[in-house]
Amino acid sequence: MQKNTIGCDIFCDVIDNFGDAGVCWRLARDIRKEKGWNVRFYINNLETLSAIEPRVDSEKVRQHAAGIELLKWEYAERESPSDIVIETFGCRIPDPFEKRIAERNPSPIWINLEYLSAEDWVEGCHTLPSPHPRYGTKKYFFFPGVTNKTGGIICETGLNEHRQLFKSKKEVFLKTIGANPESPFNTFVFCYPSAPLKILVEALASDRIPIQLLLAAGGAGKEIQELAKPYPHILCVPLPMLPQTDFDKLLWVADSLIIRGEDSFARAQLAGKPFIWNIYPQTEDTHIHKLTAFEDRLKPFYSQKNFELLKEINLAFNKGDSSFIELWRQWRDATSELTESAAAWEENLHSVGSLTENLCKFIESKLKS
Ligand code: TRH
Repeated sequence: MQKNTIGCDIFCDVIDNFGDAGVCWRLARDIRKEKGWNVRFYINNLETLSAIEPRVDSEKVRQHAAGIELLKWEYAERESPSDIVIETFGCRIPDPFEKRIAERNPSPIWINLEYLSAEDWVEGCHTLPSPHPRYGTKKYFFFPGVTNKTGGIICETGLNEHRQLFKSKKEVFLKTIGANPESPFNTFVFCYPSAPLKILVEALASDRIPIQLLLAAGGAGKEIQELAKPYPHILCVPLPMLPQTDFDKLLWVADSLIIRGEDSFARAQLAGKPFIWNIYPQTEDTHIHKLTAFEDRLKPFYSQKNFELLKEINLAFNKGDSSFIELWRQWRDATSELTESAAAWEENLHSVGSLTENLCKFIESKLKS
């Protein structure tokens, strides 16, 4: 680690699945790459991170990987805060560390990076400070989002060029992952086991159009493969867990996507492909409100007919409604129009700027003041 370089601590509390580690690690890598800051990454579950980042050794409680210093969560009991502290998704960082944040002079810039949401209220809360209840130290809420009044989503410099260059490698990549490069229609599937898998396979079965399913590891691939066995026109390709640095390629080779959570949802938008969002289920239908808020942002980019279809198919999938079966055929038929709209949405997202850029700019303005 370089001396005299800005230091940035990121706290990642893995609650379940891969998204907590996925979002935080993507941010850590991007801050390191874009700003060259000394990033220290505190995490409570190295195994989950090592599943998506082969450079990480799940047994080592302290290590360097991808230019980032990784520490098991417990280290925060004794380490000192850096110039910047980013806690993610409202995770509670250990008390002794919070106390040292309060005691540090100058005070670190303390950020709470929230969940990605397209809901209206997010714009009003983005960048608001909140004093710590015990120490009074300011912590700023930073909200990822899809509008200019929010922090945006992580979009690495050169991502589009990378995607363009990859086009000529599509067939080789499909072969590498054990898929048929000649398949006329590829759908990438990364959904929750609670998704309506039977209904999904029934939809593909009654559609009768040959389809290749790229079944993500850690999704509901095994169950889908089992259900699809009686249908020879549904070709299932179970995938190994790919490093996060290669994850986008799975989206780029597909014609349509089923994604979930937060990071794959963000990446699907940047891939400019039509997708169904299997949103992380929450109580009291909170997730359905989030889904609707996101869809409403898309409205200007879709024809009235396709917008209705998008809303209906997403709702049917997330509610497990059998109307999905008929909607799937319409969805697949509309692929090229939907792709045009998805590409227009992707282009629009770039005007919001990357979350990394927006976040670092905000932090730098606070460091100066
Ligand atoms: O795994 P997710 O469902 O994650 C979550 C969590 O449930 C979390 O608690 C919740 O807060 C959040 O969603 C909203 O889905 P997500 O967010 O898409 O994260 C998956 C990560 O795994 C993403 O960074 C991509 C990565 N990944 C790979 O790197 N390689 C792979 O092969 C696959 C399938 C995923």
